[in-house]
Amino acid sequence: MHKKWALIYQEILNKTQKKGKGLVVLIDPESSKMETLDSLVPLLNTTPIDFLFVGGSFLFENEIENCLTYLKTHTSLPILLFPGDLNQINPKADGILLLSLISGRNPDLLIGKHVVAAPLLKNSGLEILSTGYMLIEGGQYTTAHYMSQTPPLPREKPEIAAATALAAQMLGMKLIYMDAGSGAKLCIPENLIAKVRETVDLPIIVGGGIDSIEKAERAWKAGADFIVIGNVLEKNPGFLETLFS
Ligand code: 1GP
Repeated sequence: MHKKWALIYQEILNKTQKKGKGLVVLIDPESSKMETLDSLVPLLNTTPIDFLFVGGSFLFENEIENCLTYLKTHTSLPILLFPGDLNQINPKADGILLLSLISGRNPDLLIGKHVVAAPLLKNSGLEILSTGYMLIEGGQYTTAHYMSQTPPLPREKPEIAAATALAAQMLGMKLIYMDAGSGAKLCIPENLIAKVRETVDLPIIVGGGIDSIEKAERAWKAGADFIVIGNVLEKNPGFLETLFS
């Protein structure tokens, strides 16, 4: 079981070193109904996607189980859980983003849930990716803001974002994920991404509201190693093809 550990992280580091345009597709089992997945899966298998994230802020247990079973049957992409809560831990995935919500001051989301999760994760076979997760203001009140009961980090304060990410690196976290929230009106500003990029050495994941090629290119150019695309694919799965055309 331990042989599997650190394989996905090594792939993430390899991609980061090559300065490639990393792409992650987020599948929220609650909103991605089977019809959406049916039209998305052929594109997942023909577009250079690095990973799938699976999870959501508000889910029932069987939704994640069914979604993982479906994805494992239809694609060979590595699947990382992006859990909104403990009931989303599922050994059918390959790994899990062990998120600590470092933009907030909710102790439960900084360490509390992790204490409950740790014994479950120990024997799950999932690769554990310790992730400093930062919610950044995206122009509207999001589900993540409400569910986490923490305000997002101000979008015009790149120096706070950079110091927060640096603290995560010093604490030994392996990834930084900056998220404006699913369907955000405003993506994370380029100057904020760039400031975090120049401050930390960790791989940087950026998501929330990326629904055009221009926005994707801007995030990559500013220093995102991986961008996350979710919401837009529920309406337009073909968007994936246009990203690399
Ligand atoms: C949200 O970063 C992800 O947690 C993806 O956002 O759904 O807006 O693409 P979108």
